[in-house]
Amino acid sequence: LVVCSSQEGVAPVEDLEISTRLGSISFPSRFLFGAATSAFQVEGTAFGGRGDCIWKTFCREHPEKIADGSNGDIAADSYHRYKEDVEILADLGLDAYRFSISWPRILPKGRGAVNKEGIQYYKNLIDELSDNGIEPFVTLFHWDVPQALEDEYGGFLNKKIVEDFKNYTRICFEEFGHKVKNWITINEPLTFSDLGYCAGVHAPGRCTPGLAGYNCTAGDSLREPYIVAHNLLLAHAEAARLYKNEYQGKQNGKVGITLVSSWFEPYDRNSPHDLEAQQRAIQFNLGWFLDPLEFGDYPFSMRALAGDRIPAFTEEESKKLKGSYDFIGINYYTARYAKHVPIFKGINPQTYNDDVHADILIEKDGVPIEHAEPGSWINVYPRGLRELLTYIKSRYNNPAIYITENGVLEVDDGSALTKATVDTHRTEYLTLHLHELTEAIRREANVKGYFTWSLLDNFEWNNGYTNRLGLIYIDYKDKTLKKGADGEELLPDRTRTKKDSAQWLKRFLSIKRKPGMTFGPA
Ligand code: PSG
Repeated sequence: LVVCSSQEGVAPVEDLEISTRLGSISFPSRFLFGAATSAFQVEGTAFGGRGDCIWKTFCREHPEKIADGSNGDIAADSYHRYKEDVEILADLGLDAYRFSISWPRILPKGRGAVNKEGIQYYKNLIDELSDNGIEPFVTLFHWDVPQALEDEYGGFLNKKIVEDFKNYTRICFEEFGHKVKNWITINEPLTFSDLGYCAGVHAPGRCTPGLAGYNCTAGDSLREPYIVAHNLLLAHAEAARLYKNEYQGKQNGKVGITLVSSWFEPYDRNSPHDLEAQQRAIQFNLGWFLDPLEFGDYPFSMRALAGDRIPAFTEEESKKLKGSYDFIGINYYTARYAKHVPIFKGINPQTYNDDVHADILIEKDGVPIEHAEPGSWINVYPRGLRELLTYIKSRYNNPAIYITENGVLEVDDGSALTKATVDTHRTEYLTLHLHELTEAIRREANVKGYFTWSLLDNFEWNNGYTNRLGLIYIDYKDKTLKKGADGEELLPDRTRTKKDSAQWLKRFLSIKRKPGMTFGPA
């Protein structure tokens, strides 16, 4: 693959060469191109009668855990600017928009009274999308657990959440299901469990107190990630079952879940141990969730290595999970090395991450697995997307797949970013990954669409606004106050500016739409 090793990157936007090179790659007809966001990251939590969520609390109580001490109060202000967002999607020629519904915006206390303003907001957004011919892909849970449920019973640590989640999703199916045909129950259960309950760097900020290098007052990094993941899976299964049993027949949509996995390379290809470590790493990241969804149980390696710290499914739960999806969303960003860690007698695991018995490494002999932007965790490894997709195809019976996130970041610490919209690295990243995607499709991976993360620069969790992943630049520094659309509220400005990658994508999509090729929804 020539483009992969090219250090020159891609041609500038004005140059047609890139389009010509990409013109030789072909996507199936009806293949969807989209962009993605999530509620807490773009909407702004300060408006519209929204209830508190664990991320709002986390930002308020632990500003020191957010790189710039920021929060999601305004974010990209999509709560007020959703029409602009849709206009941008349409202008770029995208077929689909993946956004999330905020549970506490619909149900401020997690259950009970519904916030009508919240329902109206999503109705407006969905109508605006459909007026513009853009297909909504709706994530029902992108980490914003209602604070009331966290306070009442510990959120996803408690099985009680399964019932509350189910009731929340029922409201969404009822209210929006006539126009939403693609539902994603949960975004990245791995990241939610791992960063929220093992590392403690995401909300709700739990990890074993006193662990060297960790900083939490409560938690159990050995057990809680397994419990939370378990309940996320059960919540998914209930919601998916509800949709399939009561709504799919009349609404004719599909339901899936979004999983994230890095790709893993063996640290030493000639070491059988490292080859096994590679397999374990994939199982502990992807298989943790995809095995239960496809086979009804965790991977054998996880059961064996985590022992009684990983919960068991009842026979009924296992049945509910098995086949509980119409499609799988895959988020892919980067790759790592996996290096075998031997099992010595009397070994004493500190966190559940020790169970994989693999060191997950970015470098080998001081050389990174691939280049990354300075300060970024995203090492650009396009080949991993193909590897991951062909792995899923062969191990999991070729499920329907959407790439629901793929993208790259630039670090903006307030000083380094001089050319805010000159993002050649993003155009290169997208180009290379789209190329690998077609390679996977050529090998008969059943991929139906591709969403880039993200449409907009947004609140990047513990990295605050210092990591920018958008096609669209948001100028957070512009504090100009102006009249809101309703003429009452005074709102900070969140001007949207297309980065070069957005211009490139627009050009790419327009070329893909030339006569003779069919794209977009039927
Ligand atoms: C976390 C870790 C990986 C990928 C994605 C995430 N990883 O190690 O490969 S989080 C994920 C999330 C979204 C974020 C986006 C960028 O769904 O909300 O903004 O990726 O970090």
